Order: sequence, then C-alpha cells, then structure tokens
Amino acid sequence: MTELKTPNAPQWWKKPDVKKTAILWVICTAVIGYIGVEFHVRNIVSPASENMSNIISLIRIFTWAASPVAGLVTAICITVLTSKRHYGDNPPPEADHEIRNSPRATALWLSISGLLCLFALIGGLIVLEQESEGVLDTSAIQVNVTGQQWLWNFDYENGARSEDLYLPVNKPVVFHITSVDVKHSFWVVQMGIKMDANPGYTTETAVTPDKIGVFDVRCAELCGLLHAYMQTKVHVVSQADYDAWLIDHAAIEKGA
Ligand SMILES: [Cu+2]
Repeated sequence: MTELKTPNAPQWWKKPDVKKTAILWVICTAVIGYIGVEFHVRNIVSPASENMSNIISLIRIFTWAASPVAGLVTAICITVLTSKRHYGDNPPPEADHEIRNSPRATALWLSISGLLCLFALIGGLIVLEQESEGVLDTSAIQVNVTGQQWLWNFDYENGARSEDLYLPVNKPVVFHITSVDVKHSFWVVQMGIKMDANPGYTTETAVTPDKIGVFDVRCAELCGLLHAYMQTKVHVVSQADYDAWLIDHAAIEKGA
C-alpha cells in the first residue's frame, strides 16, 4: 500500500489532534480506573473467605487493565466531538488518514486487544482453579445442600439438619449441592462461591470461611414466584461453638 503524504505535513504524532487525544487518554484512563476501583470495587461486600478476597483483587486488576481501552475510546470521542468540522466533498489536504490506513496501527491494536483477552482468561482460570482444588480436600467438612422452592436445607455428617447454615471458622468445607424441584443456585455472597443446584444431579464447590460472623446465602437462579425470598444465613463460629451446636442439633433431631 502506498501512503500518500503532503510534502510539509507534520509526522502524525506531532499533529495537535493526536497530542490532544494522547493527553486526554492519560486523564480518561486515570479517571475511569479510579472511579471503577474506588466506587465499584469498594462497594462490593467485605470478603469472608480467601476466595472472595481473590475475586475482589481480580476485579480490581481487570478494572485497571480495561481502563486504558475505555480511556482511549473516550479520548477519541472527545477529540472528534470538539474538533472543527469539515463541510464539502473534498477534505482539506492535511486530513490524511494515516492511522486508518496503517497496517502497523491495525496490527498493534489487534495484538494489544489479544493480549488483554489472554490476560483476563489466564487470570480468571487461575482463580477458578484455586476454587475447584478445594473440592478435593479430604480433611474438609462435608455438607449436603438441598434447594427447593423456596428454601435451603443443610445436612451435616452427624445427621443434623438445619435451614440456617453453621460452619466453623478457618476449616475447609465442601458442599454437595442438589435440588428437589427446579434449578436453583447456591450462592454464599461474602464467600464468593456460587454453584447451580440441579434436580437429579450433585454439583460441588468448596470454601474456607476466614471470618467469624453472620453472612448471606441466596438463590442466584430465577426459580419461581418467591425466588427473591429464597435466602438464609450462614453463621461462621469458633470450632468449639460449632462442635457444641452440632451435638445439640443432632440430639434434637434424634429426639424428635
Ligand atoms: Cu431461586
């Protein structure tokens, strides 16, 4: 491809529009990244597991990685909208389109986009892998989770059953999840785990709660009229409190 140039045209990076766009790019990237991280990530619930901490770090990194792209698009829009317009059939001689016609610019843009996609894919897979490794932990507590319209039931290894989930702190737990009617999704909000509950099939996920407190369990799959009310609590307690609760609850179940 031959590139037509007017003899005295400045090199493209010296053009005022390009300089203006470059400055706006830096500003827009900083503003978009800052707003994304400070106002969005800070408003996510505070984490109650390492899993959720990893997810929040990942969202923060992805937000900053995506900011230059959003920043460049915004900067170009501002430059275009605030530039002088040309009316008529023949563009002025200085208006060559080097960037549009440049294979180098196209290759650069495609490689950067490709690398960003690869980065997001690998980062996401690493966090996903950390989560799925927990399922194989043989020292973990096993809890069966059963969804039904519109509540959750939790069955523990000693035969206890509850509608609120009880877990000891800093102890890995594996959930075996199913449903007795339609599809639900078991979501422990502050622990960053979410897994489908399918009728006739058992899915698994794992987590290690690292904070004592009461957190939210919700259904994340539209499952009928009262889906929005299909929520309960997870009580994360000390190991001693958990053991005592488990014994008490098993006794109640047997006595009933
Ligand atoms: Cu639901």
